[in-house]
Amino acid sequence: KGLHEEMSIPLYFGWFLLPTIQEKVRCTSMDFLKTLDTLEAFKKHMTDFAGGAEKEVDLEQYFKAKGNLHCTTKFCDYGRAQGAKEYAEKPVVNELYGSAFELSLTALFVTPRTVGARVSLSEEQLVLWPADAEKEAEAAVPGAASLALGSRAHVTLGCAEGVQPVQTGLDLLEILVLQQEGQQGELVEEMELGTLAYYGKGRWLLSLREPICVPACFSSGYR
Ligand code: ACK
Repeated sequence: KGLHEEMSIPLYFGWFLLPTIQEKVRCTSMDFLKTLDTLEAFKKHMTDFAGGAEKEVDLEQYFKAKGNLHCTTKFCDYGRAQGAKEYAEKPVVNELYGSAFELSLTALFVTPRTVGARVSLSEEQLVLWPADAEKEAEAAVPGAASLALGSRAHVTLGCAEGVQPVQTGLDLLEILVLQQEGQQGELVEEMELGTLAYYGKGRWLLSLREPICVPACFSSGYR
């Protein structure tokens, strides 16, 4: 396959948060981590984050930021990923390429691997969502295939040392599978931003009282 042919399909398509908004979302995320770190309930489960060791964890240091804030629709791997070419050629993808959207962030979540924001997609945003995004995760997250379309939509806010950002969506799916099985999580605290629940194994979900609406441009990333 020629270089040009491979380069014309991006690493991924997605909604990219506008720069000024990125700053705000990062601040909100940092504030949340700072607050979580001080909660007695979090300290009680701290060993989840320290590989079982009884040591203090500074969440703000624990997670490393991963480039531009975005919500991936389709990971294409420059055309190597399954369905990449078909997605890149979809009329709706080309029609909406470069248009402005407003994403709704409805929850923040933290696990020993990742920190992220859940994105609740509208009907008009779901037209850009690949039909098999949740099914593709089934091997990594049993039960994911039966979740609603768009369940995997997220913004990666940070990853622990050595963790790849693809993990963030899988961590979100894991929590949503537990919810679908009827687990509401252990209600921990009413915080200013919303309700904090613990789902075991270091999984924390803050359901936001008011969704955070962020302007974002549908486009593609090459690295
Ligand atoms: O944080 P993310 O959604 O996780 O944004 C990045 C983006 O593509 C560029 O790397 C996501 N990503 C990486 N590998 C995959 C994959 N196999 N399936 C779905 N998304 C992926 C990553």
